[in-house]
Order: sequence, then C-alpha cells, then structure tokens
Amino acid sequence: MGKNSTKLLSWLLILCMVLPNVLSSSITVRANETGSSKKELLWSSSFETPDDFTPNKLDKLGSANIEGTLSNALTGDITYLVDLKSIEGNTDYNENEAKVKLFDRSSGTKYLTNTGLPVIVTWSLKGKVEKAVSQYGIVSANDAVERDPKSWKLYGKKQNDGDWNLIDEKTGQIFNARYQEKLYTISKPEEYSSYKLEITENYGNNNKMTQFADIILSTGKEEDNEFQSEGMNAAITNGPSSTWNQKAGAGWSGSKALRTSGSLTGEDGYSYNVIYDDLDIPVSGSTYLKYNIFPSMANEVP
Ligand SMILES: [Ca+2]
Repeated sequence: MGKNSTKLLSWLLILCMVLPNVLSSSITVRANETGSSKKELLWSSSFETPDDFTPNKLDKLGSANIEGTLSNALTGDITYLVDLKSIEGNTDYNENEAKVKLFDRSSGTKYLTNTGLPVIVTWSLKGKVEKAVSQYGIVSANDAVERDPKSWKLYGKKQNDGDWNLIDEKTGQIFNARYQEKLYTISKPEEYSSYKLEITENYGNNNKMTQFADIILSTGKEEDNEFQSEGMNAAITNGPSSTWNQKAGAGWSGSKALRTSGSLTGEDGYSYNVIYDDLDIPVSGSTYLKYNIFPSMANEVP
C-alpha cells in the first residue's frame, strides 16, 4: 500500500470476538514517520459528541451469523429508513438531546426542546421512498413526566405533493412509566415519503419543555424487515453501569464509550459496520489503528 495513497471512504469496524456487549472508549489512528519513532495523530474520537456517527449501519461487506439486539423490532420496522439529514423541527435543547435521537431505537437517548408548543418534528425516508406506516410508536424519556407529549397529530406528505395529510390524531395520552413504548395503529395507511409529528400539548411545565425518547415507524410488512438493523449494533453510550475498579457510567478517555453488541448464531461470525462515513485519511504501511475494548458482558448505561 503506497504512502498516502489509499482513500478511506468509511471506517470499518470488525467484531472479531462476539460478546453481548463490547465497549470501546476511544479510537485513534496514528502514523510512524519512516525511520523515526515520531508518531503523527491522523484522526481520533472519544465519542463525546454524536457528530457524524452512524449507529447500526452495516457496511456493504455485510455480516454473517451475527444478530443485532433489537429484539423489540416490529414487523416492517422502517425506523432506520429515516434520512437523519432530513430531520427538522423545533430547536434542540443541546447536541446530546437532539431530534436525531428520536430515530436511534434507543430509549436511553431523547429529544428535548424548550421552545414551547407546538413542537414539530419532520423527517423524510431515505431516497424519498414512499412507505405506508401502519403502526407507529412514541417512547417516553428518562425523567420529567411534565415534559411528556400528551396530544399530537401525525401527518404524511408524498414526494411530489406539497400538502401535509393528517394520518392520525391522539389526545390525552398518558405515559405510565419512563422509557415506555406506546404503539398506535393507523387505520388507513397510505404511502408517504415525508412525515410530520406535531405535539400540541404536554403535561405542564408551563408547556415550555417537551421531551420524548423515540419515534418508531412500521409498515407491518415482512418485506420491509430488510431495513431493520442487520449484523451487530453500534451505539454511543455512557459506558458500563458497574465496574470492578474504575468509575462507572463513563468512558475511559471521557464520558462516552462506543458499544458494539450482538449474538453469535453460528460457529463463526463477523460484522462490518460503518461508524463514520466519508472519512478521508491517508493510509500507509506505517499507519495503525488503536482501540481499547472492555467486554462488559451485559451491563451498560444506555
Ligand atoms: Ca432515542
């Protein structure tokens, strides 16, 4: 491999040891200069911010004998078909409590806004493909019941039509628990490429702050299962919830850690996942990748 000759279009992370959970605190790429021990840092991440991170994205090299851990996926779950770059709406409270967190299928992450009502979130499906959502879910966040959505409207829009069409309307909804997933059936599903959720009421807090953890979208059709997570899952988390001799609920180089998880369904397995798209890093024979792993086996703070 010639020096500085290879363009890396994506980062590939291979899971060689298949464990329920593997946590990695940071990834660094360094290069040794020829004939010198001097090292040059080319790129690194401690996963402290979600910038450009792509959760649960399988590379075209695919996987074998690995199942992700989304055991709660619905038939025809197309949540991962949402184009994350298309998401718009009321201002995020901060970068960690952002609208994009609504579509990561992780109830441990949430969207929080303090802009008052209504709270509007719009999104499109990748490639503006039109899918008929027949069931959707709203998941409550980790705390602050008064910020829960109470009443909302869901709209859909076709690719070549400027009008939003009302799909469903709910009033007086109650979340009885934190991280609770409430599912709703749409009586007359129609195909749309863009969707809009408009929250018109929450549970108090002078209606200022509204938050929830997830939006789940499903067509109910088995052929759409291809859009569910394949191979291993990759997510940014808060590290292990309990440890022997170090701080729990944190990474090793900061407050976050990368979690890869899955289960082995055959004798041997592998999974190639893209965790950062379009990185452009020159690679030579003296370039090396370093990451530390922690096999937490089952426990981590989501
Ligand atoms: Ca979430």
